[in-house]
Formats: sequence, structure tokens, C-alpha cells
Amino acid sequence: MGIISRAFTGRSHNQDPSLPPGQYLTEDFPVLSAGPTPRISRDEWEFTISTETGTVRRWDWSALMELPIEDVTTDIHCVTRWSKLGTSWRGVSVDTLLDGVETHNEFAMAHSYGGYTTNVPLADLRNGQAWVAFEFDGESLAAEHGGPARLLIPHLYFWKSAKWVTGLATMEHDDPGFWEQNGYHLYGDPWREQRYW
Ligand SMILES: Nc1nc2c(c(=O)[nH]1)N[C@H]1C(S)=C(S)[C@@H](COP(=O)(O)O)O[C@H]1N2
Ligand SMILES: [Mo]
Repeated sequence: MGIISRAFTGRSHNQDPSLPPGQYLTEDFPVLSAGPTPRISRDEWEFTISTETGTVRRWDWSALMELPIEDVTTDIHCVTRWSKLGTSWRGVSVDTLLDGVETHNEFAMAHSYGGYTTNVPLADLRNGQAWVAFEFDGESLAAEHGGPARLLIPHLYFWKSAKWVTGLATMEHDDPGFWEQNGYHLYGDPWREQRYW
């Protein structure tokens, strides 16, 4: 029954409880990028986590592939008001990447190839809430959608899910990233409609 109702656009939160307030359903997958699509091969891709001590942990593609890989089915919500339900991804949990990383910082800046940044509390990257995702719908993640790999933090507005992600830098303070400096909310909870500030 949910399948049929989802085929119609224009349904609201009142009609579908999986839709946060002010969002509408879409069946396609819009591309939203602030600049050109960086073309990064898996061979040149790398991911780092750096902390206040100057320690840097580094993974190349083959190191990433050696980590436990998870299948994730989740709803995603863009601040421009589209939501997409039941999307399927494969990736490595950020818990796995943060395992053994020691920091007193409570925030992180995600960095992408191309220069995009977005800030996220470390607590929101832990406990099964965030992934470095490299497959969407059973296929390698398309470059337009952030391939080789993107962050996936589905409980926050989708601008937090940095495409072409290449690292996390822990931070003492919740400094704003790219969109956050341009008026987007520092945290971005779709259920509280934290769109702009
Ligand atoms: N590196 C990078 N990541 C990004 C963006 C971007 O412009 N650059 N846009 C963000 C925004 S606003 C959204 S809604 C989603 C869009 O992801 P999609 O293009 O796969 O739908 O990516 C987010 N991640
Ligand atoms: Mo967005």
C-alpha cells in the first residue's frame, strides 16, 4: 500500500509519517552540486582522519575494501524539500573508521575533493549513523552523486552527506562548513526543520 501512495507526488508529512515536515517525495534522484563534478579514480582516492595531535590515519581504496562493508537502506531528505524513501547503499561505517582514533574534540569537518566542506558533531558520525558509501542501488556510486565515495549521514539534511569525501578533521568547535557559512543551519535536523539560520 505504501508503494502505491508513494507513486503520487505532493504528499505531505500529514499523509506519510516517514516524510519530515515541509518535504515532498521524489522518485528520481536529483543532482545537487555547488560546483563542477571532480573526477577522482578509485586508484587516486584516499581518505584521512586527522586529530588535534596531528595524527593522521589514512586509507586508500584497497584498505577501505578490507574493512567490514554494510548494506544500508534509508530515507534521505534534502533541504530543498525533496525526500527519497528507502534508498539502498553500501559502504563502510564511520564507526569502523573512527575505531582507535583518539581525540578530545567533539566536532568534525568533512572535506571533499573540489573543496566542499561540512561540519558535523562526532556524536552524529558514531553509533551506526554515518557511512562512507560507494554503492547506490547496487551500482558503483556515479560521479555526479559523489563517487568514488561520499559521506552518508541520513538523519541530517542531505547537504551534510559530503560527496567526493576525502577526509574528516576533528575540531574543537562546531565551525561552519561551506553551506553553513552561507546560511544553512549548523546542525540540520530535518524533523525539526533546521534549514537556515
Ligand atoms: N562535495 C559536495 N558534496 C555535497 C554537495 C556539494 O555541492 N558538494 N551538495 C550537497 C547537497 S546540498 C545535497 S542535497 C546532496 C545532493 O546529493 P546528490 O547530488 O547525490 O543528490 O549532496 C550534498 N553533498
Ligand atoms: Mo541540498
